[in-house]
Amino acid sequence: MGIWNAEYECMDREKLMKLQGERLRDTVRRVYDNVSYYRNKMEEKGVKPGDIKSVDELVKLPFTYKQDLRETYPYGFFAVPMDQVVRIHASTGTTGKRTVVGYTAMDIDTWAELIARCLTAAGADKTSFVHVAYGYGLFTGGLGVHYGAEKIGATVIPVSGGNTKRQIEIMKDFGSTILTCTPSYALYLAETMKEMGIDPRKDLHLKSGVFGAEPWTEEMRKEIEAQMGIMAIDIYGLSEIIGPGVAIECEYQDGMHIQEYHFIVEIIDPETEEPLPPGTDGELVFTCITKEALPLIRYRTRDICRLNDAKCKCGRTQIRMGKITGRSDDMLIIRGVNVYPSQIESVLLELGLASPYYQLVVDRVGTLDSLEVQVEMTPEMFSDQVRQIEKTEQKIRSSIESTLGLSCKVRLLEPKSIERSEGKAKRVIDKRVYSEKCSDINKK
Ligand code: DLL
Repeated sequence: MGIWNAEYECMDREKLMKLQGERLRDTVRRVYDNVSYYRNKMEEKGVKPGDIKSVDELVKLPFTYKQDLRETYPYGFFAVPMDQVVRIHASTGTTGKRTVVGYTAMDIDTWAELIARCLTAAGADKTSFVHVAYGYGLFTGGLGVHYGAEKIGATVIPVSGGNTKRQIEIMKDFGSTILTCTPSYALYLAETMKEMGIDPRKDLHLKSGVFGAEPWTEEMRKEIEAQMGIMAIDIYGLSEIIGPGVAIECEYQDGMHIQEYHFIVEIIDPETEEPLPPGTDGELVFTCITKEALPLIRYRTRDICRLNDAKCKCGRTQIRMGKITGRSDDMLIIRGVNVYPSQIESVLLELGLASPYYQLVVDRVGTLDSLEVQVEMTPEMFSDQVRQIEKTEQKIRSSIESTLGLSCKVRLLEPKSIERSEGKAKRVIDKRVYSEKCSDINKK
């Protein structure tokens, strides 16, 4: 696989740190002058822009929380006048008011450059047909990937999400070589291909997939790769920072390289907010150092993962982030046990006893939390005897109990009874009052 911009992606780390420091200095001056939130917070902390001379001084700066963006809805964090803003996107707002993000013409260029690097890492070049099944619109997925693919000179197929059979016909007829969508949608596409009698290895030209926007496990990667005969590459990003393209895996599929020339990364303990060293699980925090319209400082992503600063075989020098294992705010606490939905997914897929479609229903019976794991049967299992089905439920239950130390109910459902997603899958139905630990974290 190639490297789009070796000058930056493989930059000597000492030089990179120096450049990051310079960029940080400029950014801090700009936000102090133009964003009242930062000016006020810095004054409260007694920090002046001149105090920030290098990356080491980053810790003196205030954090930014999603709540702050909501409170200044819609444009309160913009650091340029609106006549310089050429594009708006917004997050879906599933957990509250939308967060609105803006881009100058230069930001759009930067973003396209970052995506060009990501797609190249996944094997794209100007001969590729990039099938964009991320949604176009306020969501950053579709348009974000689109501009980067065009920058490479690839042929973009802007299908957007939905209409699954049509997606597959287009892949077949137009010769899509790189599929971009959420990993859960990739699985759904694979399932639908099977039903349509399409063998992706023979009938399609797909070589790789660039999947992100939601957490997925190694087991899910294996499943997608096996079903589609492609290499599945993980891409990470969030609207507040730029959209997709903050980090990308290389062909070694061992962590996502963070675009450090544009974003300074930290890992912190979500409760104490203290920085943590590479190799330790914690919450990702990003500072944008090249953005014009929305240069967020120390943005708390709520995403939990660990960093890996070891050298990568691909030649890129940028630090890698591991797979997102959960969020500091979607972590479920069930009878005192911290549970990430991805942990249960791993157990299910490792067992290989049922299909990869599942849903967690959390409820409270009296004072006790209950967890029901609903998993779809495969069509083969559906014809099994009741006793056989019960045995499978028992096996899944004991595996979850031994792995997570959590008792639960397991219910196998008819094939196709869990709603398919064309975007992010809804994995958790939490019927309880919001748990105290999570709401405490959210208040910060
Ligand atoms: O999901 C941007 C994106 C689009 C990324 C397409 C990758 C591909 P938001 O809607 O703002 O932006 O959601 C951001 O999604 O904080 C993570 O919790 C989650 N997320 C994004 N990428 C990954 C990933 C887009 N590769 C939120 N693995 C983030 C796990 C991811 N979670």
